[in-house]
Amino acid sequence: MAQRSMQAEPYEYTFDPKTTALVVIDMQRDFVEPGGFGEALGNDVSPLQAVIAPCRRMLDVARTMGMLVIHTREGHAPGRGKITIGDEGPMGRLLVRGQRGHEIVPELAPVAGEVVVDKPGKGAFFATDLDHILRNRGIKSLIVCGVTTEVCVNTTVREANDRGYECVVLQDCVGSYFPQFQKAALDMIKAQGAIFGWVSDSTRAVIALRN
Ligand code: TIU
Repeated sequence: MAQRSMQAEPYEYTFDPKTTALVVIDMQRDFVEPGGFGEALGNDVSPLQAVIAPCRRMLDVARTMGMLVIHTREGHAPGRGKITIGDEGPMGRLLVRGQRGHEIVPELAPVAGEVVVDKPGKGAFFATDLDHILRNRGIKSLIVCGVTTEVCVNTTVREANDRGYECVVLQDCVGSYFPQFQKAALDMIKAQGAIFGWVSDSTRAVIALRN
């Protein structure tokens, strides 16, 4: 497969779909749906619900093209001691593995052959097999979607950049409870000549992948 180019900021992002993975970060009920961890913290979950449809569009394209798809889930052992994690909610114990709230939202549920990475922290590389999985498959570039933009998405992009992966973050496929953090987190990634990575959107990503 040939090198593709995607319109992006601060400049065009080049990648080969054969060595690129779609990474969908923590699109879990606990962050996205009413009654979960995010809402228990007092947040409005609607900006996160808005990213489900564009994430689905990216999953459909990646699946059609046979690209590697990685889903991540944040989850903790019960009783980890953080405020509200492990507390009882309408979808079970908040952000605890095995509980209903820990599941990926049904619209974006993994299909056979896709990788699900369970992570204990914010970044998807810390204390997980993700780096080995990507290197074993020759992956060099990551198209990043998911929530939240300034927390798990940002941390993962920084970790990936330090490990030599080139990341593009799709702005309509990532969400934050805080509009000011959404903007700042994306600005920080693309500042200083793509210091951590590139920023684009699902429309430009689909054009690049389908061409
Ligand atoms: N997945 C992720 O971003 N975890 C968080 O705890 N995010 C918040 O914004 N709280």
